[in-house]
Amino acid sequence: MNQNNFYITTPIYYPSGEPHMGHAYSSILADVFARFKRNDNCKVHFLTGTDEHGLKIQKAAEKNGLEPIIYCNKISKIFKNFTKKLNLSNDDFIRTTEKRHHKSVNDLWDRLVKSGDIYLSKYEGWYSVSDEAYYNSDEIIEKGGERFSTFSGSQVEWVEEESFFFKLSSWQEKLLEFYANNSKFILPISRRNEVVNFVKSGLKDLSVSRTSFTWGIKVPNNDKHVIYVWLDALTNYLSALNFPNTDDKLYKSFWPASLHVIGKDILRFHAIYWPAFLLAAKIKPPSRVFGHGWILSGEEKMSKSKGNILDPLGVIKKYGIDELRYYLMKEVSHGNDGNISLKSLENCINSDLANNYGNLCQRVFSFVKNNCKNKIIKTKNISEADKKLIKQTKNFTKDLRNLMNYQNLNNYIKSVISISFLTNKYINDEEPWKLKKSNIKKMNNILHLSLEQIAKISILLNPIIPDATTKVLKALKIKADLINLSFLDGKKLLSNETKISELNILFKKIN
Ligand code: ME8
Repeated sequence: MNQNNFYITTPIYYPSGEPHMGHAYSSILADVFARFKRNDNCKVHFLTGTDEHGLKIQKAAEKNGLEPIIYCNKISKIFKNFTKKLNLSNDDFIRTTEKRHHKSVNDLWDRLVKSGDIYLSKYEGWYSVSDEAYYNSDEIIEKGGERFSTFSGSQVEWVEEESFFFKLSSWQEKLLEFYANNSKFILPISRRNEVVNFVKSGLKDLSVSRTSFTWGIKVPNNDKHVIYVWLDALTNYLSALNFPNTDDKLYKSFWPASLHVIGKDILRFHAIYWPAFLLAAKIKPPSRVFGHGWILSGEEKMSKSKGNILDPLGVIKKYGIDELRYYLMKEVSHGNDGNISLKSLENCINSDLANNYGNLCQRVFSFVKNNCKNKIIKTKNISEADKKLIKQTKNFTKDLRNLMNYQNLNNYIKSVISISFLTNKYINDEEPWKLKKSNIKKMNNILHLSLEQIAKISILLNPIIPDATTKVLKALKIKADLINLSFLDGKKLLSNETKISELNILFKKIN
């Protein structure tokens, strides 16, 4: 794969209920990385979709009195609409009930059979339908006669059935070697340590087929078994690139995946099972798995089953999509769990969007409109204050690519919002309104630099708040081929003589 190509994925969502804030968070996070890479002139392929097989979905369909496929068609559509509401820039939306995916799963299965990594036996143990996961006895607790996973809190049931197994145990050493050779395969580091310790403590072979229900992809040449939904689901990342056709342009351009963005609850599947399946099938594993934390409400994971939802669509309707995107990206510490509330959402909108970035744009645009007929001419003189602002901005921008390459979005946003703060301060200190009569040239220079700063900040914030920043960049009349990160390498965004158009208010202050 070309260094300049970037393949990024979100997890594919279970269409077992309505999309919630956790889904919104996970998707927006991936979207921000995808948009950033596009702005950095990379060729990006960004994938999301729905994970439609398995007992969990079969049960949800039964509960709704629908055939599984009819039920999936309905809910998958809701998720697809949701991606639009979140303003995701995904290039594809895959459904695991599609033909292209079946073909790909069958091929991966055949490869695992050929490599001798699959054998037939019997599974006896605990299974959580809600997590679609097997748990060891030491991961189970009993409460009121029922049993639950200590890891996720989900209820488990005892399963005894004929099953195909994947020889995961034989991959333990090779996985540890893989983690050692690819020190940034799992980020953040705390999650990497968690995975390495788990693998070191010993891996058991993994049951990869089920016989007690039918909703899934059949094991090739054995209709009695359906393929374990996680082996099925993970393969979506390959299916979307037209695997098994490894000569396909998409596959050649984008495999191995650059980044799987996932929640910490599904880390084991992505950081242990997935590279083990791929290594066994002689396919290169992805470059990075980034495990984010949970969105919490109070102390609990926010999820439909727990009924503690802050409804994303309601929030978007009331506050706006850029506002929700900015809030989730700024306030949640991305490796950790994050508590969210309407109060902190409103504070964040006011402090960063309305009072800082929004105010900066509004005050400069309206000043230029009212005093300069929307036209600014820069002369050569650069003041000490200008030099200082340019230098401070450089200091804040020099590390930005690096921060994003390691998914350190919190520090990225902090740096960019600091530039906006400094620019507001520069305007306060330079007081261009006092120069209207006495020094028009200097006033023009101050405004020109302020507009150049607004352009830079807007490009940097574009992955996070695409709607507002697009409006600003349009009003600045910046040419399309400059709306990227080339200014970090010294390109000027505005010509010396700059004409702008009017800008309407971007963010309303919430009282
Ligand atoms: O796990 N906070 O699907 P899913 C943050 N189908 N993230 C959350 C969250 C919360 N409260 N609740 C869910 C699946 N998520 C599988 C994925 S990939 C081959 C298969 C995140 O719909 C969760 O961590 O249950 C996961 O990353 C994503 O939403 C989809 O969850």
